[in-house]
Amino acid sequence: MIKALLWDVDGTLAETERDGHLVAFNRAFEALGVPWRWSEQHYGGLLAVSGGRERLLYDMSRREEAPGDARQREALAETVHRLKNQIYEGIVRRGDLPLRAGVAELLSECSRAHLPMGIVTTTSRGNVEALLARHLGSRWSRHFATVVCANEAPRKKPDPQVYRLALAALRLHPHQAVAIEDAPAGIEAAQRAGVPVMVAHSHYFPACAAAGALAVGPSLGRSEGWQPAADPRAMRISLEQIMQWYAHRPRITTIPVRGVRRGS
Ligand code: XBP
Repeated sequence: MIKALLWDVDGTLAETERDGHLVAFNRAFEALGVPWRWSEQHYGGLLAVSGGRERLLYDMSRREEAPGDARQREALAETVHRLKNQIYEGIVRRGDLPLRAGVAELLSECSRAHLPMGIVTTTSRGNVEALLARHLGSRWSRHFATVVCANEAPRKKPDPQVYRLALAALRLHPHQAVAIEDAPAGIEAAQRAGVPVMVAHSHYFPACAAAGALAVGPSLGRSEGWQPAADPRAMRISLEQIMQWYAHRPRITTIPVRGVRRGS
């Protein structure tokens, strides 16, 4: 039996990167008189760097228009990132970032089944609170047994720190939980922590490689296109389907080696 379902946020719960963070970064650049804008495609490349502030610093390190001095770049990144997050929260509050298909249904199903859930993300806590309050109401946190964000896990995905903290809070072994992710960094973070991971592709990661994943598919909102195949009679990915994938997951078995004695 699965003892907990662990949710990534950006790209998994909602298309927050394209429709939230990117839009907010560009508005922040404009408001602060920063002389560049990010295209949808350019931002897709920058997603190889986890963390909004880190992403911005990386971009600046490759731009001639950016301040040459490292301390000035740090200060600018700080200012832009703070404003970006305020703008992002505004976008969320206006209702411009819907949950992805199948997410609300799976959240409710897990709550009804009393399956503990966790939020496992290395985005800033304010962004997570805004998104979940918008969709689940002001008492959103009662749906989750643990919420771990960048504030607690500064080593961002693909570092497994955020998953290890969530498992510790839930008092679970890694194999007792299942993670839902969309992007290579998140998949790697879960796998390095030993957590079985299923992958719902997102706008920026429509076909990311996911060797060893429990299941990979286009969306929690449909049953077609999943590997291994999902029940075609279902309209979406249900908790029962996840339980089935989990029960049939490939296990690593240790075969005792004959003739090798302890301590030899
Ligand atoms: C997603 C991220 C975040 C967001 C922006 O992490 O990398 O940086 O893009 O959020 P995860 P911040 O996959 O762990 O959800 O600006 O708050 O960093």
